[in-house]
Amino acid sequence: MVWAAFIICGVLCISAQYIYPKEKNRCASNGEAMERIREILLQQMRIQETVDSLRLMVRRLEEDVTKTYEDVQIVKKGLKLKLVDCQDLYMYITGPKQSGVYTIYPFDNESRLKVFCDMETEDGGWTAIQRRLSGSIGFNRTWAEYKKGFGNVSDSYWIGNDMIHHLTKGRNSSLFVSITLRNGTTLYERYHHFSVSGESDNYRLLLGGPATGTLGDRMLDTGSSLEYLSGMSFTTLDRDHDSHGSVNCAVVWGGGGGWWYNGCHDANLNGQWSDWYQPWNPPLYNGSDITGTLMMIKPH
Ligand SMILES: [Ca+2]
Repeated sequence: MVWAAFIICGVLCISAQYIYPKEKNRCASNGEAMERIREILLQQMRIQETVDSLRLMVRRLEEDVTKTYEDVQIVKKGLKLKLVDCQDLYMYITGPKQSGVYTIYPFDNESRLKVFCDMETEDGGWTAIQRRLSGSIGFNRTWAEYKKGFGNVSDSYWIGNDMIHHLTKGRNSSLFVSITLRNGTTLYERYHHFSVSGESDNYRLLLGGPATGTLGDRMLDTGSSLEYLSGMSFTTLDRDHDSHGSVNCAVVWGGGGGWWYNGCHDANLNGQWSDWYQPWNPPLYNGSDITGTLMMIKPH
């Protein structure tokens, strides 16, 4: 409406100049007024655009605040329920208990961690400290990387030596190891006692039986004291704590993977995927048939 009146007024004024020459000066001043009105209208449009843009920003901020609030509520709920590991989650889930990636709250603060939980094997509630589904994520890593953890929780990962220590200190836990082969078979071994000390003690492994399963025990009952792994410190390609005096077992026999090598091993689930020496020997002298591994823990 305003623009229509603006145009009509302009047309009338121009016409009047030809019919009544005396009106020419008045039209000139009207033209200035119309120019001014046009500027004001343009200014109003710009202000309106700015207001619309600000409204959009406010709406997005409100959405962010709502999402943050919901996240905080989830964290508070997890802390209140003390969902420290997958076993706590297993007790909390009321519906179907399915294996998958879940969020746990290992510490008494608001930090959280995504892990793979096996909710079906041997009464469920297993927290995966190691998982390998492909060779896309290399396990030839440094001490610092094994300390902190690495990988992708949806594919392959090491949860971190600090976290393993945290989850196993001061309580009895079991270790469940499984290896899946190309023919679809999954072999496993369960150890009744498992814990790892802190970094100041080089993440020493304390493993104990009874050991039961279809893989056979290759971490304790090896037939040679040089492959017995309980009591061994953790060794990585850049920190040699094994008992082999002349070499670093992680570098020479482990394909760069960190492990509790003695001098060196019959079982090493962190070996090099493409050229895996003695992942669990016997029955597996090399890893060519392996399509996946899991190392899981559960307190008891
Ligand atoms: Ca050595």
